[in-house]
Amino acid sequence: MTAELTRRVLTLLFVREGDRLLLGYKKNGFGKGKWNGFGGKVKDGETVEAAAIRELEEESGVIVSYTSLKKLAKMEMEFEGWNELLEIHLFTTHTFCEMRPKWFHITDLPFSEMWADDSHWFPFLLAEKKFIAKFQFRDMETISSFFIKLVDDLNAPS
Ligand code: 8OG
Repeated sequence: MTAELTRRVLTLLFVREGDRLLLGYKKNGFGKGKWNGFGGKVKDGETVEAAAIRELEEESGVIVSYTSLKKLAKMEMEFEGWNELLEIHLFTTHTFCEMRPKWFHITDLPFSEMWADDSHWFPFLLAEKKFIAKFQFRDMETISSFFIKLVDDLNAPS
C-alpha cells in the first residue's frame, strides 16, 4: 500500500536582467548550501503569484510587480521514502521596480557613479558614526560648499 502524499506548494522566482540572473545562497534549512532563485511556501488563501512576490521581497529585499511575472512551469518533486510531494510554481521576471540591487565591497564602492556628496560622508556611514551635514550644489554634479559635523545626538539642537 502506498501512503497518501502531502502536497507542499512552493514558489521559485528567478530575476533576470539581460544575460544576468540574480541568485541567492541558501544559508539554512531545506536546500542549505545551494544557489537558487527565491521562493518558499504558499500560505493558505494566497495565490502563487502573490507568494512568489512576497518570498522574493522577504528573502532578497527586491520588489517586483505582479504584471512583470511570467509563469514558466509547474514541477513536482518526489523523494523516495518521503510522504511529502513538492509542487513548485516556477516564475521569471525581467524587471526591477525602480532600483537594481547589487552588493559592493566597502573598499570598492562606485563613487564615480554615485552622488558627488557621497564620498564625503561615506567614511562616517561606514564607521557608523552619527553626523549632520549640509551640501550646496552648483549643478547636479558639482558641490560648491559643504560641512560635515560629527555629533553624539542627532536630536540635539545644532
Ligand atoms: O521555504 P523553503 O526555502 O524551504 O522553500 C524551498 C525553495 O526551494 C522553494 O523556492 C522551491 C525551491 N526548490 C525545491 N526543490 C528545488 C529544486 O529541485 N530545484 C530548485 N532550483 N529549487 C528547488 O524545493
